[in-house]
Order: sequence, then C-alpha cells, then structure tokens
Amino acid sequence: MAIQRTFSIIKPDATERNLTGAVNAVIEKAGLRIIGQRRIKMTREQAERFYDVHKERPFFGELVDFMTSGPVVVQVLEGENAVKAYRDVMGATNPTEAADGTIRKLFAKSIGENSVHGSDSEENAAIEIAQFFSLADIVG
Ligand code: RTP
Ligand code: MG
Repeated sequence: MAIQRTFSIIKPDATERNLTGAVNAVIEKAGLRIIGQRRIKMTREQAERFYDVHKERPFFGELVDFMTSGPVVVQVLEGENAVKAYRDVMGATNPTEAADGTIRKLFAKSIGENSVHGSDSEENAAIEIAQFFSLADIVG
C-alpha cells in the first residue's frame, strides 16, 4: 500500500478538555505523521459545507451546533494506508462500540461528541484537505 494522506479534526469536546496532545500521541503512536495542523473556530457555513452529505439526517442541526461550539484542530495526516489506518485508530462512531485503545474508546463522550473526525475515502480526504489547507501549510 502506498503512502496516503487523510484529513482529521480534533472536535470541540476534546479541545475543551485539553486533549489535543493526548489525541496526537495516539495518532503518532499509530505511525501517522501530522504534516499539517491548525486550530480554528469553524463558522456555521464551514460546518454546514463540511457535513453537507448529512444535511437530511435528523442530527444535522445538532452536529453543526456542536462543531461550531468551540475550537477544533484541523489536521493532515500522512502514512501507509492513512485513510483506513486513521479510521482504525479512531474507533467506531459510537464510543460504546469502539475497540479498546482507540481514540473514541479512550476519550469520546457520546455518539455525537466523539472527539475526532477522519475522512472515509481517499477521494473525500483530498476534498476535505482542500477545504481547510493551502498547499503551503502542508509540509510532508
Ligand atoms: P466522522 O465523519 O466525524 O469522522 O465520523 P463517522 O464517519 O464515524 O460518522 P458519520 O456517520 O460520518 O457521522 C458524522 C458525525 O455526526 C455525528 N453523529 N451524531 N446523534 C447521532 O446519532 C449521530 N450520528 C452521527 C458524529 O459526531 C459523527 O462523527
Ligand atoms: Mg463520516
């Protein structure tokens, strides 16, 4: 498998509890390299665009409220098979179903406030990275 990039967000429930470093430690221990990182406060427009695929879901309003409720850390991760590797280390969306040692098992509060986002395909990773990073801010 080739070296790949994926897009990550450390969500407001994690930044609020000062867990950015703890999440990054799990990411780096999994062999993923953080090659871009920025702390931002998402606007409603940014969050609505980012989660456009979920706009018909019942939790959409709650999700946008949550993602704009505090700072997030947006990241570009690089490594072997990075999209799947990061999904594996994140764990299941619902922390009660997440495997031991995963970020969501360790830190997530609930299915909504679940500490991290990771792209679900290489194609979406490229789209999501382009939404938040310019090329000059990614140093591989
Ligand atoms: P993500 O996109 O954040 O990496 O998470 P995911 O693929 O595991 O989950 P997805 O189905 O794409 O859902 C996106 C985010 O929406 C929130 N959610 N809330 N209340 C609910 O039932 C519910 N379901 C999903 C979570 O924050 C989830 O990560
Ligand atoms: Mg998703």
